[in-house]
Amino acid sequence: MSTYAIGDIQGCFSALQDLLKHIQFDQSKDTLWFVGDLVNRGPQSLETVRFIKNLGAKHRTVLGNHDLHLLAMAHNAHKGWPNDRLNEILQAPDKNELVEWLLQQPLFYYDSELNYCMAHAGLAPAWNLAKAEALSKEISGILQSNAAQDFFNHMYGNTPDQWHDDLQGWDRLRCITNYFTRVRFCRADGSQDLQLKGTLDLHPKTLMPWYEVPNRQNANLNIIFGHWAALGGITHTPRTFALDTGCVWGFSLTAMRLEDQKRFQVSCGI
Ligand SMILES: [Mn+2]
Repeated sequence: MSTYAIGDIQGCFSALQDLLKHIQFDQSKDTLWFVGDLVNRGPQSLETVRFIKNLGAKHRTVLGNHDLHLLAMAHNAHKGWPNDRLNEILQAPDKNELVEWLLQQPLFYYDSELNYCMAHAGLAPAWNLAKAEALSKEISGILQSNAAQDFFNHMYGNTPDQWHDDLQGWDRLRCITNYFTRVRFCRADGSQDLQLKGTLDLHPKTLMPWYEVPNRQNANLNIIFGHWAALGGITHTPRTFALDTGCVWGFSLTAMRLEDQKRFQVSCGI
């Protein structure tokens, strides 16, 4: 009986199947955690979502920015980017069921028995566990309500870049969503720089990964995240577990067994 957390799949369904063979996944005993970005850019987003949905109680999934983008397109709130590969899902006969299922998945998940939590990109440095749980519930409440359409209409954008407890309205919801699903670099005050990607050696000295911000209120948590392929799965910060190893870019797909933190990888060579 093991629990494996798996990095960003982005429609690379055959790599996922290779990885599950490699870890000898047994659906009757094991549980899979997915860090989000199940879809887009890779060739088989539809198969990937169907497969994970069918795992039922044997999976835990948090939404990533690409999953939210798919949901926005499904709500006619975005026309899509030129390099999107989401049409197969959007035209699938079971599209509505898949969209409904995705809307049920949270932005943050915490398992008190295993003592791990998971978000696609990260957490705002100011959030402790209770705050992160409450804010994730706040977004889920919107996604599962009549306000979902309006949420997606207002979701895109990089501001406000700093969390404050008194943020209101769409600014508040956008800021929460950006920290959970898009954050990489922050300034020392915890505000996000959402422009910058890439490796750590190229970043300006005023910026640091969100998990290196001083006095981070969630530094006591074991945090699993994806989204940042340039990290190559390495953080050098205790209790942070980066799992995006760039499968869709031809690198590898990673699983970490939570019980002993052993990592398993399959190559995604193109
Ligand atoms: Mn992402």
